[in-house]
This record gives sequence, structure tokens and C-alpha cells, in this order.
Amino acid sequence: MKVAVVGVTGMVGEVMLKVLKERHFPVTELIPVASEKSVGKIISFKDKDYQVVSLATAVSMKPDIALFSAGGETSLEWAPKFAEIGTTVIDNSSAWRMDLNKKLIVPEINAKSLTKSDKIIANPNCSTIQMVMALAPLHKKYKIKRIVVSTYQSISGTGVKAIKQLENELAGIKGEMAYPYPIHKNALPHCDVFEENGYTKEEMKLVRETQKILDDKSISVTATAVRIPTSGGHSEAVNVAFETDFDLTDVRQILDNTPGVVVQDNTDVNMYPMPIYAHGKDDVFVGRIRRDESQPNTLNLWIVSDNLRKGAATNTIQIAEYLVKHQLV
Ligand code: 11C
Repeated sequence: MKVAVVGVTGMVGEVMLKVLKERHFPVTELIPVASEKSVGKIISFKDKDYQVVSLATAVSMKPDIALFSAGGETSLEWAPKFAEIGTTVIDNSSAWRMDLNKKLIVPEINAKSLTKSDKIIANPNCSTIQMVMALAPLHKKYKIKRIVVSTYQSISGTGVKAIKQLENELAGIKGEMAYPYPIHKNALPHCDVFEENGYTKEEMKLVRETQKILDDKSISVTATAVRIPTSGGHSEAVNVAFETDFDLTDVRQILDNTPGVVVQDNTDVNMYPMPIYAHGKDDVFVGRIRRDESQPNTLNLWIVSDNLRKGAATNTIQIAEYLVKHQLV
């Protein structure tokens, strides 16, 4: 496969290269792509050096697959140009996720819907992916009525500028700010931009993307997304009300048997998922599994995952793997 990685110098781009290598994705030729200021830079991949090229050059090189992580505007402009020449684009931005003609894929849940004619495929938002990974198998069995989710999101979700802001704050240096306020010793109830309804775009992604991936508009979702000064992954406190009642042992077993989900839940030994341990891993970790005693059929969960891995690069590459395996590319 001739694989273009668009946004190769960004945080997700870097992790994509790592994951492509780790998972032995069949890359015969890598096309590293970035903005004009990075064109010409050398990127090493599997003991070979490649020169970063521009988007226009990458299109002329006709890749089989283009993995995009370069922001919404770049995707809106360039993904169709790649699709037109027959490249399959898997896009990490929010540009195509809610497009009625584009599929929003978490391979473990809905990859079966993919066909050869899907030339632009959307990768969901990181906080949505980890939540639906744990909830999809429970939805199948007990049918979800309502989800209340509060997120504790890593600064790596914002990008290098945010990591730099925290480093500067820790070193007492005044520098460029990624956030409107300090992030060290702080919690900002503000991820992505505010929408007209008073929610942030990140919160509304959790609502809309969950309904689309689980293919069920009847699921009510309400979210509060908070940025905290961690860097290893996103955490989520999820309260989920089902149509039918459940048995906690069955819930644990269902989660235990779900590929890509790891249960870490033993309060006797203080075992629960945490971002510092999720960092660098591809799984979604679930713990603090308990009944909400305030109302019937309701469960509380704590879900943690590396937002740059399963939340972005790994999920994207798993989609590509599915396409290759099923000869859809
Ligand atoms: C964050 N979830 O942590 C975001 C980053 O829509 O793909 C990814 C933004 C997106 O702020």
C-alpha cells in the first residue's frame, strides 16, 4: 500500500507513524505530507528516509490510502481531491463526521458498513471513541436510554501548543497560551469552541457522534467536557441509564469479553484506570463499575484511554486494516 500521512509533523501524525510500524501495516511507500513550512523535512520510517511533500504533490503521487490529521479546513479542501483520484481518505478531523453521506467508524462497532465506494471515511472524536467502545456492547444487551458524561481531557488533545503552555507554566516562563487561562493546577470547563446552545463543540460531538455510531437517535446524551493538566489520555465519568435492568457481574463479563476493552476494577486493591497508565496503550480501560443507586437500571463507569492512540491514530489505522483485509481499497 502506498500510504500518505497528512499532518505527519503533528502529534497525531507522529503517533500514526509509530502505530503503522508497530502493527506492521503493509506500507510499501510512505508519503509524508505537511504544510508548506515543513516541505523538504526528512522523516524516518522503518529505517528509510522520506522527504515531506505538499498536499498537491501527494495527490499527484496517487496514494492508495491517505490518513488525514491536519484539521477540518485542510480536510474539507483536500480530502475530495484525493478521493477524486481514487485514494481512500480516513479523516481525523470533525469535517466529515456528521455528513449524512460519510461513515463514522469505530471498527469494533460498525466497520461492517464500509464498502468500496466509501472514499472519505470519518474517524470519530477521541472522547466519543473511548465512550462508545465500552457502551456499544452494553447497548446491545440492555438498550441505552440516556448517557450523562463528564470528561477530564488531556492537554495532548489540544496539541503541541498546549503541552508547551504547561511546560512554560511549570518553568515560570511567560509564553504563548493555548488556552485563555493557566492550565497548571487548573480545570477548564471548555474544550473546543462554544456553540450557540451554550455547550462546547466537544460536548456536542459526544452527543451527535454517539448517536451516529450506535445508529440510534433515540439515545439521549448530555455532556460536560473539561480540560485538565494531564497528558496521557482522556478520562470520563459516565452515567448510563438502560431500558432494562442488568446484573453487575454480567456487565463486567460483557466488558471483559469486548475486544479492545480492558476492565480494571478492584477497589480492594485501589485498582481503577488512570491516564498515566493508559498512556501509550491501544486499549480502552474501564473501572469503578457500579450501580447508580439513585434510580433504576442505571450504571456508573469510569473510562480512560490514550486519546492519541485509540482516540485517533490507532482507530484510523484499524479502519485502514479493515479496508485492506476486506479488499475495499
Ligand atoms: C480534544 N477531542 O481533546 C479533542 C481533540 O474533533 O478530533 C480532537 C478534536 C477532534 O480537545
